[in-house]
Amino acid sequence: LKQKGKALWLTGLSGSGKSTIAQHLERRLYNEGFFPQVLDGDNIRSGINSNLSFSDADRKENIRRIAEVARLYLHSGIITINSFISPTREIRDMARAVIGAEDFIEIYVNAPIEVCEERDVKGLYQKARAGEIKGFTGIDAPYEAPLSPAFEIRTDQLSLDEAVGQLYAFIHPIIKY
Ligand code: GGZ
Repeated sequence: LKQKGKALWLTGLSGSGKSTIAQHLERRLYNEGFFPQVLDGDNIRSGINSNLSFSDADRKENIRRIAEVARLYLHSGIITINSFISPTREIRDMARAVIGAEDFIEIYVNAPIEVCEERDVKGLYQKARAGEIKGFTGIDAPYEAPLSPAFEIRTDQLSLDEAVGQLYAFIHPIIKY
């Protein structure tokens, strides 16, 4: 393998673009000869974590298990692209501690909440505003932006191709053996 295992950790609000960037980055890495694996709600919250809610305690347990899975991949030399809100500094610090600080690459996928709410891809912000979803991140549950992420992507200012291109350029020297 010509790669170093790393855990890329994408944090950001619902609708900030984490999963889309993760999927496109995975494809790009694969096409460049790397061996990546996306971990996101589609393959984690629907499976191994299907018993977890969005309470504070369950979000913490969600991220703890994900970090343990990312650690297993890491020890097999695989690059994980972890795409989860992971809303608090405490939760992300826990993930960093499980994975190991040297292999945990924090990436802030940043779009203002107004932009995320305007996009409202799944209609969840509308439901949260209507009180049909309680404890929605950014509405009535906290989101703490990273203080010193390794990299930040403003998805309200960049096209998808630009965002993925910039992120790829940033991580390439970190993952290449
Ligand atoms: C935030 C929620 C909630 C609540 C359901 N708060 O945009 P999405 O739909 O596809 O991504 C969101 C996803 C967040 O799951 P995570 O595992 O990333 O969250 S955490 O890291 O905080 O554990 C959203 C949907 O689940 N969703 N209810 N109350 N997002």
